Amino acid sequence: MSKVALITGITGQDGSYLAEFLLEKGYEVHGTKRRASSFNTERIDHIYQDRHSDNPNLFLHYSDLSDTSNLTRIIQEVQPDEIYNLGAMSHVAVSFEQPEYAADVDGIGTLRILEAIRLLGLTEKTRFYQASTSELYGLVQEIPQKETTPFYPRSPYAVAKLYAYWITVNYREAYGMYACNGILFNHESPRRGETFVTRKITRALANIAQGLENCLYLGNMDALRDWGHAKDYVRMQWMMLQQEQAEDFVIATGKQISVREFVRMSAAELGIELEFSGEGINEVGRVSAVSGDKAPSVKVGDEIVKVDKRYFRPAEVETLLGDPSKAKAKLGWVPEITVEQMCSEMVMEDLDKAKRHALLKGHGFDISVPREN
Ligand code: NDP
Ligand code: GDR
Repeated sequence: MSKVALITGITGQDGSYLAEFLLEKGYEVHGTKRRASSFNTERIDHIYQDRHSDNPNLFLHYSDLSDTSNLTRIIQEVQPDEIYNLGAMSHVAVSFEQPEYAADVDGIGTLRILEAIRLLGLTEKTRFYQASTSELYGLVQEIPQKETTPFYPRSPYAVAKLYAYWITVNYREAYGMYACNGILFNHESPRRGETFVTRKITRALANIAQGLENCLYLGNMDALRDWGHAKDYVRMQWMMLQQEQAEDFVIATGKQISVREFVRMSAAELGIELEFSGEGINEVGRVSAVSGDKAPSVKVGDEIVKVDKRYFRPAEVETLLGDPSKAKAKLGWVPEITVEQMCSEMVMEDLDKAKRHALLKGHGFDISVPREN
């Protein structure tokens, strides 16, 4: 009998990689998706199976973390061995604009699942993984951050995730459930949402290289992050549910770089060298050299990176650096993909897309590049 997993947020970056990973391991995978007015399954279309095919092992269910009865019914029907709660309003900046929604979905949504497991009598059977976050550390109290570092959340998103973290611990202690938190530091990939900073950078620079955009506008370029690759991190999510006892783990690379450094690294992948000058909102990234043939539309002297104050947050998390020693010692987990390799993969995939758009544009098709991010 194959194991049964339920993934909330299967249409997101992590959900799509985790679904691939579990299918390869022979799981029957169920995922929740939101009803939308247009298709929203782009990241999982390549693993989609027609229900009429022989022995399908991937199933999608309409759901929303704000809907208790819907979640309870799905869990009752699916009877999962493992639940991965990856669904969330996951954008920190947007959570300042939708704080109540973030609290409901990211905080109470977690409680809804835990209560469903309990009320359906599945506490012995169903193991639960909660997508906790380095944003819990916020205004950091210790460098690097580990499992014992005190939390100090700095956004409605992080405050909601703080509730989710503790309710997961509480259900483990109160009801003996196998429930655990992965405190994951930032992880990215070519499937990263276009409005998170790494993908915004790789996509915009690839578009600029191909003449589809003129300038990349950013907020706080001094922010420091510990960036890993989503593929490494979903492997760890699964490992955390295969232990004898449920425990919480920090998942990180143990290295940090600034947003500005990530811009420089991405530009270099395109043969563009950048020089930064000016301070605060007047900072500018100017092209000082161009080599190779990846950026035919870029010239020395072009100002292709600028600051726009609307991308600054009301309260910022300036620095995050994780200590993954516990994951290494207890689970033998170490990240396999470096930030440089990840950046290169993201830039190359975005460059391919930009080239296709540029080709279409060259043939007279009207290609618009959405920039509201
Ligand atoms: P994404 O934003 O790519 O994916 C989020 C998923 O949640 C999507 O499938 C989205 O659906 C779904 N979702 C959004 N709102 C709801 C809702 N109301 N009800 C049900 N589902 C909803 O995030 P990631 O894959 O990057 O992250 C996965 C999880 O890990 C999230 O909980 C995130 O907060 C957390 N996390 C992420 C880190 C990272 O660096 N990536 C680090 C630490 C934690 P749709 O596709 O329809 O929008
Ligand atoms: P973060 O990721 O807030 O860490 O949350 P994001 O990529 O949005 O920001 C990282 C840092 O870059 C700075 N920044 C900008 N960010 C965005 N999005 N757009 C900009 O233009 C820009 N300019 C500078 C930010 O201020 C910030 O300091 C991500 C999400 O995946 C969360 O769900 C997850 O919990 C955490 O990572 C760990």
